[in-house]
Amino acid sequence: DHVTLSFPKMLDEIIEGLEKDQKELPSKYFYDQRGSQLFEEITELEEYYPTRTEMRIMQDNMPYIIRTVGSDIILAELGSGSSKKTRLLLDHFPSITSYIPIEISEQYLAKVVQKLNQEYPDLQIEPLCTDYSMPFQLPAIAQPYSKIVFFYPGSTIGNFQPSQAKAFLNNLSTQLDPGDGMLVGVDLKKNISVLETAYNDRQGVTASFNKNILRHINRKLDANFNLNNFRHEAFYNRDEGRIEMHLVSRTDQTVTIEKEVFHFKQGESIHTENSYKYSLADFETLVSEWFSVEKVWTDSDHYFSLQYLQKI
Ligand code: AVI
Repeated sequence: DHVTLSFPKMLDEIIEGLEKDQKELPSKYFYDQRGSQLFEEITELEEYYPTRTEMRIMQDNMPYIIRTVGSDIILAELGSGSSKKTRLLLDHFPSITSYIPIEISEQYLAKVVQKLNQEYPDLQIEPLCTDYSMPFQLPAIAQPYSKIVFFYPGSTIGNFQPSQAKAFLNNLSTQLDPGDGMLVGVDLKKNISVLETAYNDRQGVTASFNKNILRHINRKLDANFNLNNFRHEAFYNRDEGRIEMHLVSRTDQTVTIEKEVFHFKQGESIHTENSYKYSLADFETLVSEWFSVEKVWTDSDHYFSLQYLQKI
């Protein structure tokens, strides 16, 4: 599945990240087929509150959400994954005329689209396999005269650093006209132990998901990471307002990637993911150059929010 993520680009990004003082890897490389499946398992864990909370918010507010988003829309979902939350919308929202799932993992996307075509025979589905963190073009069905609504659930926007999130929003907004919108899930600041538990589940699914980035690199590139030589670490960085995931080297070791050799000291980490947690005010400020916040729905614990943003 390396059609869209071309080999040289993946290699460049990985080498660039591992050459930094604090080694890092782009978190989008979690998501090969296996990584997407592991993430799906995470969403079903007791400890991982975001998915079920967001689904609950959607279920509890569906008529209101539909009224806010409007009718006759083209729904373009960013990082569509299993499209589970989309099914919730499609089942209640007959006025979605077309659906554009946008997903980095090609095999996973193909499978899900095949299923959706069977389940929703009247829906026009136009998949787009791309790395949406880079500028991209929506397919031709998203033409003028129809309202475009991006659907970006799960608080995946929190996996961007704020500066990256702004570049991404800026790029999205070039595809939108005033009145178009975005239905976005945003995870909120909360008790640290709730956060840290969600990223350190007892079964170790999150640990496997984290390590899968190394397996993915071994598979796609000529690399020899030994997964047993790294351990999963996840903690809340209060100053930055984010969960950080790292892979910590258990020993002094070297790893070779396409003839480039990287040294790891015992205890040295690779920073693999950020997951920012926002206050409602901070998020509004983040998007304010391009979007107005029209509506915010939350759960009773204020753990998570679903927001409708309108392009200004
Ligand atoms: C996809 N994204 C919103 C997840 C998150 O919570 O940041 C990815 C994840 N990482 C560890 N667990 C889940």
